[in-house]
Amino acid sequence: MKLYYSPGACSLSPHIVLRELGTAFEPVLASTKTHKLADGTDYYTINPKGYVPLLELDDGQRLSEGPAIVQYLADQVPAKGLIAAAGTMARYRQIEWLNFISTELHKSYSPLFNPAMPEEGKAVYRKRLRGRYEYLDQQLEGKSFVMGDAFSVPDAYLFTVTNWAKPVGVDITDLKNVQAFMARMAARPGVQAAMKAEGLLK
Ligand SMILES: N[C@@H](CCC(=O)N[C@@H](CS)C(=O)NCC(=O)O)C(=O)O
Repeated sequence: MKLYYSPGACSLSPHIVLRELGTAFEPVLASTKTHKLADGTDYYTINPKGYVPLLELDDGQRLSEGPAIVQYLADQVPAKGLIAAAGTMARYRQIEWLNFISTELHKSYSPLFNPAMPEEGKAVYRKRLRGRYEYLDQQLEGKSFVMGDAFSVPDAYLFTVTNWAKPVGVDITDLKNVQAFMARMAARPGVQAAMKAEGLLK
């Protein structure tokens, strides 16, 4: 398998999942700025959407969209317990979290990385994100991970996007449950391995 990624981008989420699962894969750098691979290949010829992450399976099929990719990966190694069985209420809860992280968090960060977005617009998204994180902080009360005691795929995604808060000026330093979650995640060997491989940690 190949994972097309860009350092610190949302592709870190499936990258963490791959490391946590111990699945063999080849990371392929795809710049989100130039949309080129290291060898000069136009990334649009691989993923017409132009964005990461993209998973290429051994049979050549390509799967895009982070929430779909992490579910696919975790379903391949059910013994690791990173995703609940299809059809169970726990699975729908994980999908509920993945969708919340994708639409309410991830895509509220995107305008904050966009140089064309005026400062007044950015302030709207910072405020929106702050509100979502206040909700999240309440949800994490008494829990180690979003589903409770056990790490599962939405946690990898949540950790990935929440790492962007400081660089884009979303102040969530006072949200103790969110901060404890981030510290808990940062201590995981799978997370550290993915971050080291992306050059985000020494
Ligand atoms: N809906 C996609 C969004 C992916 C996305 O926003 N990727 C960003 C990095 S976090 C990207 O590659 N941006 C560059 C571009 O859109 O050209 C998903 O959830 O996987």
